Amino acid sequence: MSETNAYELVVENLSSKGIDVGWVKQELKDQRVETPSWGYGNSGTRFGVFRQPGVPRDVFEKFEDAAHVHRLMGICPSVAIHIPWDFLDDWMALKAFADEKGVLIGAVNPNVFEEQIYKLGSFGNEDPGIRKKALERHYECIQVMRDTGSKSLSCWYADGTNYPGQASFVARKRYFEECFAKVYSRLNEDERLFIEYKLFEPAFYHTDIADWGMATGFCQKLGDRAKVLVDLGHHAQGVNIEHLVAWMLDEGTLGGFHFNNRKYADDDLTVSSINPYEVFLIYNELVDGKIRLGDRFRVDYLIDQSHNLKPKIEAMIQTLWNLQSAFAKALCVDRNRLAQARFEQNIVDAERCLVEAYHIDVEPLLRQVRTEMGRPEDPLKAHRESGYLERAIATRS
Ligand code: RM4
Ligand code: MN
Ligand code: MN
Repeated sequence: MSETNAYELVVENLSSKGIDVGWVKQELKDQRVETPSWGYGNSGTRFGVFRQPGVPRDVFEKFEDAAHVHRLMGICPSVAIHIPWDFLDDWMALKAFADEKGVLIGAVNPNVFEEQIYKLGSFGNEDPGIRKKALERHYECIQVMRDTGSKSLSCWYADGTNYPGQASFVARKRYFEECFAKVYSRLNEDERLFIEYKLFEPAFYHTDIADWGMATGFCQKLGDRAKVLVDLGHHAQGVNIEHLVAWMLDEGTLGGFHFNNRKYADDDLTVSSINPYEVFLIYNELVDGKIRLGDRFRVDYLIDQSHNLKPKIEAMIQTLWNLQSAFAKALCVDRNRLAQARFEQNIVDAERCLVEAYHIDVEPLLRQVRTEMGRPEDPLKAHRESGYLERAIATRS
């Protein structure tokens, strides 16, 4: 089958369901996903770090790689930073460099978990001096936001305990509330605070913000600019993530995502590599929410993955590609028929609406969209043929 025919078949299929192909393509062109600076550098597990040739040596080179990926994909113009993993005296210099490369500084992530003082926690620490230090790190990050034009402060805490009795849950909860209130009060109208939760790890008995309910509780006490961030790897096995996404969309508390995938715990594997149907179901709720909420819909999409074995740039392209397909498939759901099936309480037909969309081959559609965006049809091939990595290996010794 020729390329044009493959695309026309998708168009025919969608049109026959009354789905506006122009809308689907526009949504795909407007899709935005932020990549993480830490996804471009060397990383590993607690058992060791495996170095790859040509990886960035500093934050500027991470931005260079991110700009290369954006040139190929056209959907990832911003890059999240992690402080002090990314450390600079002059953040405005990074902003100027990013401008020149055609990318933006995205979410700023304060790191309050690696230094020795945070052994027993940051905002949840019993020691007021350590809570103050953690607060200062957040204030420093807010200043970085102002210097770089970033609008979001994305917070995750390693806080928790390892043994029953080690600390008072309630005291720690209150310390968090106090600290969050201080951080929140420093944010401008157009700046947002994301609160990310995680069930376990590095703490093994309890985590201070263990799930989306607790994160929601903190956000609701703070106000409208505080939102929950869902990391796909941060739940107990079997948790229905698409359900909580729909729930938070309806409550207006969903702020964004850290996309990745897992088999066992917080594995940070390539999104869709283990459970692509789940990613599709999450996007299905997002599309549903977007149609329902219109202008009030605002969700930030970020990647939180570090590839220890795959080549970094290839893995990033593959991830973005997987997110494009999950979104495309979700846009192809026949929502009229789904509504009808639900109304008739026809379970089989309702489920089939989702399964059919999931099985559509959206590749011809993605190729068409990429061509219309002036991007290569096959970004992975384009990357491999670009000589970018070879040049990086030669210059970044
Ligand atoms: C956590 C969480 C955070 C990330 C850290 C490094 O598990 O996913 O988002 O910043 O890891
Ligand atoms: Mn995360
Ligand atoms: Mn994580």
